[in-house]
Amino acid sequence: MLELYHANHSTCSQKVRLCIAEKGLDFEGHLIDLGAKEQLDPEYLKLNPNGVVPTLVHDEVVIMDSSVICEYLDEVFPEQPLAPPDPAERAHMRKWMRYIEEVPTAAVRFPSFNIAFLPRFDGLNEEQFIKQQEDVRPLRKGFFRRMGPAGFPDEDIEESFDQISKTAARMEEALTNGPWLLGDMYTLADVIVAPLIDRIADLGLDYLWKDDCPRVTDWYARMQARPAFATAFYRGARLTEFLEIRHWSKHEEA
Ligand SMILES: N[C@@H](CCC(=O)N[C@@H](CS)C(=O)NCC(=O)O)C(=O)O
Repeated sequence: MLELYHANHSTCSQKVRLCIAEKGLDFEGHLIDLGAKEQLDPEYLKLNPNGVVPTLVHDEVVIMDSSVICEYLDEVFPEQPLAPPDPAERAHMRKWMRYIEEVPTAAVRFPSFNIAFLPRFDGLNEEQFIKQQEDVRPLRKGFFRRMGPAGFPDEDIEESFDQISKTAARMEEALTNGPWLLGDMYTLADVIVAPLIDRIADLGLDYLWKDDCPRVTDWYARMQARPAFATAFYRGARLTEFLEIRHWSKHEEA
């Protein structure tokens, strides 16, 4: 049996839900409320000492880290393969996966917190924030320290936007040989970048690629048309569906 500890709107959880749906698998879900800090509950920390979602439990096996979970699922359930059979092609896919983890996954956190998640810390002064947030987190203490109760400074947001635009440019180039990042085969590289592109669009930031990257726009439309996409992004999985988001449009910035 597959059990998934996840959060509706977490991009890392969405990566795994999309992978599970593509492979036609079922799972028993355990929703973790990140706003209520359930990911830091001592019982959950026994499963995932990093205090983050998602975590997969497959029978007795506990796996964490969304990309690792996706590769594990693809190996254990080889039907509907999401990795190329050729080792060199697989290495190419993994190169994309590392880049996606290192660059857009990290970059997307900055506008996500500033635009959507900051209200979780409303009313806390600096000292209370440090006590309630930073002290207890196994990961990313520096990230939360830098954010503080007031959010990330503009320079961090600018850097993040730059990283997002560069990711789109890299995808645009790869997609000249599309329809998917590796060409004809739809792979885990497409799966794990999809929730990030979706989050950026959900935050109203798709102007970061719209003008210069038409192939990314087409790729996103192809992605959204896949039945697995609707399964993974069920109602309530997007920030705009439950939060009032201040759209950070070009227009507002000017
Ligand atoms: N490397 C991990 C990162 C997981 C991660 O950062 N998850 C976020 C949600 S996307 C989380 O649980 N954040 C907890 C928090 O914000 O306190 C993975 O890919 O699974």
